[in-house]
Amino acid sequence: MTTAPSGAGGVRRHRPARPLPGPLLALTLAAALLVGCSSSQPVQPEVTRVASADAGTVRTAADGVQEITVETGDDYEFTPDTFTVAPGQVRLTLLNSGEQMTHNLLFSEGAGPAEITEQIPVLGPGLSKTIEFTVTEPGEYPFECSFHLALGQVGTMTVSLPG
Ligand SMILES: [Cu+2]
Repeated sequence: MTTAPSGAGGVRRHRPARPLPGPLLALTLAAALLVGCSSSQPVQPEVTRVASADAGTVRTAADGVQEITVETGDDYEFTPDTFTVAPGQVRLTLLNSGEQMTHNLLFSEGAGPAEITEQIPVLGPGLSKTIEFTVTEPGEYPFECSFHLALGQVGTMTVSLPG
């Protein structure tokens, strides 16, 4: 027996014969244009991460300290990348919900109204770490992941006016 049966003979191409209705065609074109526009932006990794419910909300813990969770993952984003606290003690948790990437969080040296030296020097995937510090000077305190600073992984903590 030398002849193997071939399945290639039965393949047929199916093409949709009906043209798209007018409005749907317009929508399709509009979507294509939008895609075209966004492709001219700087290339960023696609963010598929959905921040957990705890991320991003400044709340007051049972001991009276205001606390916030900032999340990061297999991308170059802090979620949230901006938040506001009142003067006083702050408990900041960095949660790395990624599976591959390691991040850190430190307040950019010399960038805020006062220095915050507390930092999370390294945080592997799947981990979280908490720091506490006290802020008194109102203003904007930029922070960064120093590993991915060039990729734009930055954020800003605002300390509001007292009262
Ligand atoms: Cu990072």
